[in-house]
Amino acid sequence: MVRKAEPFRIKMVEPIRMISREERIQKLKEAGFNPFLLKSEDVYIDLLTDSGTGAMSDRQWSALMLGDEAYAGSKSFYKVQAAVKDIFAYNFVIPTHQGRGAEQVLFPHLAGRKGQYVLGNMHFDTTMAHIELNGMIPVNLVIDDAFETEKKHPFKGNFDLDKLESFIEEKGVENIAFIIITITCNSAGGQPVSMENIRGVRRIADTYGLKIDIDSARFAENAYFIQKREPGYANKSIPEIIREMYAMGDYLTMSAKKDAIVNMGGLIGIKEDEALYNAAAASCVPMEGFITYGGLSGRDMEALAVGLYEGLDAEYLESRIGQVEYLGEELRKHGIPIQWPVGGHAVFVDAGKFLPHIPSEQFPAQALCNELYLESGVRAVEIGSLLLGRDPQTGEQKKAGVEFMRLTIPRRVYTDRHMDVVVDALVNIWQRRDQIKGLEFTYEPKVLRHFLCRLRPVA
Ligand code: P70
Repeated sequence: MVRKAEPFRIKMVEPIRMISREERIQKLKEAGFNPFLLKSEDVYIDLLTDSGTGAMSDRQWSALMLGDEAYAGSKSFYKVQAAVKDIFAYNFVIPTHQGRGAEQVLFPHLAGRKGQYVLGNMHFDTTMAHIELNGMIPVNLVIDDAFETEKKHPFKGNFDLDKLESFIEEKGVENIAFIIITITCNSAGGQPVSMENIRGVRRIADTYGLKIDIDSARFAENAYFIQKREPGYANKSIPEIIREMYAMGDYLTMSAKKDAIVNMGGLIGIKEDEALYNAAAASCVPMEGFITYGGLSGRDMEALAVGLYEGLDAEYLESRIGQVEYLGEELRKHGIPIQWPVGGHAVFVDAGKFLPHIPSEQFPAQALCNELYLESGVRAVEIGSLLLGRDPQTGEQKKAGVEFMRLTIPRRVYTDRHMDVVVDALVNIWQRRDQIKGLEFTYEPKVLRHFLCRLRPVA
């Protein structure tokens, strides 16, 4: 085997430190057993999210100096616009402060009547929240194999096309607002969606006259998996694959904090619907700011215009996805249950299997996150029933298909040795897993509760 190294060298470093176990116990208690409420300085290795946590390149840092801070008509905006047109071939571009800004501006214009359904493979948290805030109902139609964490499937983010079509038939097309394809599918484990599946969704959308929004946070990672795993794509370049994926969508909403490797930013792209663009542009002004900055400073847009291309680099993607796979395979070697094959941006540990004695309503994945922090100062995040929340109509706790603890790897930030620390910590916890306790709320906010809730271990 010939080993490859990261396609970069490190020019600037940020010291990190681990506080003592006693301090970690104290800090976690103060944070209400919710790692979101920990101070970053009390975290040793931060795997909470890959969102906005990537390391910018020397080119991005130097591009910052070119930022045109004009309120209207900034040069930096036109660079972003040109990049989006080039990469995705969408005609209209609106920058936003981050992904949820794009959802906030666009979704009201895609909504028809209240109570309409929005059909997705699996909606992520803020996306689901914006659908619900607009009076619509999010529906997840991912394939059943997505929930079989040990079953090999190259594209666990795929839509179940039969379910999609039957749902439309059963509810009537007049009750469907639009379709969202999330690439890669975050909630299913950063799992990719195949080109064939995207094509299938397009075919169904065309049959019923429905539009498709591509939730694009990890669009380049999805393209990488298509190149590596889908027959017929090995010799196509990442940009070619991206063009082909986006030819099948109508709009894109993007959190640029992931694959575009910026610390802040988002985008709306609209392929050709000028009337929709005009409506969204009019909403952008009161919500995000004027249409040539949308909540970003000129320098942010400069970094974004560069980052959009850096995220497509084949060598970079191989190293990036390779690191995530390395962590996942090391955990598997020790028998730790994970979503497999490993997806794009994170290793998703199956906490339901890790802690079978904790019921979903006591949030086993959150309990595992807390134990991991106590063990090693590593911060992970729950992607399970806590994140899913309650049915807004009935108030009933929803039950996640799988209770995941996500070990989310920031881009170009940590080395494989940091991954080894995570492996050692989880292996230690695995030995004493039956001693870990579930959690209950002491404070539960109504919307997106996982960010701000407070908990305590059950007696
Ligand atoms: C994440 C973050 C954000 C996201 C996403 C998809 C597919 C839209 C957005 C919204 C959110 C998060 C979760 C847990 C901890 C920290 C942060 N995903 N669509 O890490 O984008 O955040 O820019 O508004 O994944 O997965 P934005």
